Amino acid sequence: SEAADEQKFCLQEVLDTYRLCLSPEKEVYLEHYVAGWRGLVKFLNSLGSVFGFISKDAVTKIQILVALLNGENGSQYSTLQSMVKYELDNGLVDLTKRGPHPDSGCRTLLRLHRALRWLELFLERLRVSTEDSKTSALCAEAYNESLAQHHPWVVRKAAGMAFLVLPGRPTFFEVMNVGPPEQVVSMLGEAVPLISEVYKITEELYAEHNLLDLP
Ligand code: 1PX
Repeated sequence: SEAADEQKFCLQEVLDTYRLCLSPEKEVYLEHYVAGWRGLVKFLNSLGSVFGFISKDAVTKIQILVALLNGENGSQYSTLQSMVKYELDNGLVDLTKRGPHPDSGCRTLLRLHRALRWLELFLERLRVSTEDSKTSALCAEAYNESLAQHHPWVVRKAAGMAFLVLPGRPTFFEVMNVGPPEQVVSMLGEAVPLISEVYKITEELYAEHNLLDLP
């Protein structure tokens, strides 16, 4: 039924949150940014428990950001831009080594930001993939080009092993629940540029404030 269809998980809705992410002035709304990750984690969980160690870390980071958003200074966290300004102006970020602010919004979001680059690369590879492409290979390539550079050996090893059990492209597309493969490809064609823009704006903001290497 139509009502049941609405309840069903659909990756399109997740990717739509990236459309909501940007204000007219190209500020990034934290609420929608976090909502995007929530949806992606749900998707990841639906692929199986081997990905638990990955989704667990993402959930921890999402929770840190949600707590800041809902906290007493929540209004300072409405956009990434306001978060960076507020935390820096008030000395709430450990800039060079771990210190009294291990869970700042800035460093927590940086981890997700690096993962967003992986997502952008992976989705673009999926978009141009062919029926016989291996999702595990696409995923590993995207990871090696991005997030892996920030991970120690043991995490890279565990991630590499998790990728091997990713379902094949047909099942992967089905779990996305967006429709036939052509429709998945066209959805990805819309989503990738949106994700890429959010990534680029965040990257520039972090670079401008020298925040790209936060411990
Ligand atoms: C249509 C495709 C959609 C796929 C959606 C999948 C969503 C994946 C969500 C992944 C979020 C990963 C966040 C990782 C953040 C991170 O780098 N954390 C590390 C550093 O944090 P720390 O606080 O210690 O400085 C932390 O050490 C991470 C540990 C967990 C392992 C992370 C492996 C990341 C692999 C990312 C690829 C996900 C593969 C999903 C396959 C579909």
